[in-house]
Amino acid sequence: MSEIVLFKHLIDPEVRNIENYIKLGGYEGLKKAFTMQPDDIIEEVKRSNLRGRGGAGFPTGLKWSFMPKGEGQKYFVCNADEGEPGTFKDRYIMSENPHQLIEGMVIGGYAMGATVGYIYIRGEFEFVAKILQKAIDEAYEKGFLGKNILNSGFDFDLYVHLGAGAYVCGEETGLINSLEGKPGQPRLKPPFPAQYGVFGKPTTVNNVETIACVPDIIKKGADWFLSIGPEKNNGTKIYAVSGHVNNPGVFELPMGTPLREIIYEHAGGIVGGKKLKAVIPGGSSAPVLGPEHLDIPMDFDSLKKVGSMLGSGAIIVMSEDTCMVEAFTRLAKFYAHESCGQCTPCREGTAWLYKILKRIEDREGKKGDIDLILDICGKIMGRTICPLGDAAVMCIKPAVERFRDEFEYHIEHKKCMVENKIPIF
Ligand code: L3W
Repeated sequence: MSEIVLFKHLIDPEVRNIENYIKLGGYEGLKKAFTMQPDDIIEEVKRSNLRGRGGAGFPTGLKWSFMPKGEGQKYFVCNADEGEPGTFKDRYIMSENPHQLIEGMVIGGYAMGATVGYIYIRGEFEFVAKILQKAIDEAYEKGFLGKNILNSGFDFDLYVHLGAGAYVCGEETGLINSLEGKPGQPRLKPPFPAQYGVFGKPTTVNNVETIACVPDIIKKGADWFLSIGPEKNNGTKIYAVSGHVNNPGVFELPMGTPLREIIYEHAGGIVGGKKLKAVIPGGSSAPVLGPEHLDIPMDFDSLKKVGSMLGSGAIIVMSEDTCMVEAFTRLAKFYAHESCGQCTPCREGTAWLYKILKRIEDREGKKGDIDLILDICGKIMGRTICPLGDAAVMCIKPAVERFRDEFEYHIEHKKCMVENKIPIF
């Protein structure tokens, strides 16, 4: 078995209890952090090459270094809004190993001088929020949260905040607005949250998986983290595999594990021994790949080289029995539904894309529809406040281009090319 950093419940199924977490070396990273200067912690995280696990892969230490120094209220926010189709990794960290996230939050708070933390968790995860709250209560009792933590002189309070089921609140500034009680509509950047975040104060927003890597990086040192995974793509990664596989689930593996190994070894191969038709490698927003990409290392830089992205590390596997028109019409519906509506190209464009795809799926497509889809995609990309519109384009455009013959077949023959299709979503 490869190195376990995050899924410590595979070592002790009861690690969600604080005593068990401590027995496995939990909160030692925090104790060590208090022997270090805050800036040295940020340097250590920088040196580890830890990159954001929520989608963008932005260097975590660099993001932390953007926070202003000195006095004044600052906030550290955990993005637990996990809403990208195919993405179901953070919920396992929070429900099975919540103290690792809590410990990472306190270390990050100390390093950046933030005395208040929020875990913004999607509304549908109410049961996970309860587990988190229990763990937070335990941490307060043991003196790992609250005033003068472990006699360090550092105070940190941590709150769980439930969202209300909007995907766009996973975008950091939409999340911040929602946390403030406003509609979850993203803000223009700059100013970045490090300058103007929650209640106008300097704020850092990081994904759950990112923050949960921090305790072990501090405890074992950046060199240990650098020893896992390819250069500049270090650490382990939780891959969430879904779709037409025999053993769907979440797998913590070294970053850069080849796609073939993840699908055929860990996820048990394709259902019914069918051929692989397509795979979305990083949550629905990552451009779709084909069987020729099976040997690609699943890391940020390798996927970028082939025009896709690691995103959240959610792998959606589609067998030869998938109707691409049906699959991507379903995803288009998702983006149209989740658009917050403030930018015209996204609001109108995503709804229009869905309308055209739906009529193609319903055998009512018109000649010229495919070019119209591609034209609309070009009019959304790069023209919106947040990446939701871009994400819809990155999902739909490569699929229409790669499987153009299937879309054309639907329009021309008024039927599906795939016999006995198996739905994917
Ligand atoms: C200060 C600067 N801060 C950048 C910060 C910025 C943010 C981070 C990355 O989108 C992607 C998106 C989705 N001063 C800064 C600075 N920052 N320059 O760095 O920023 P950015 O703009 O590269 O990305 P983003 O807006 O955070 C995230 C993709 O992720 N995605 C998302 C999936 C959804 C989930 C989920 O449900 N869990 O992950 C999937 O592919 O499309 O491209 O913090 O403030 N000069």
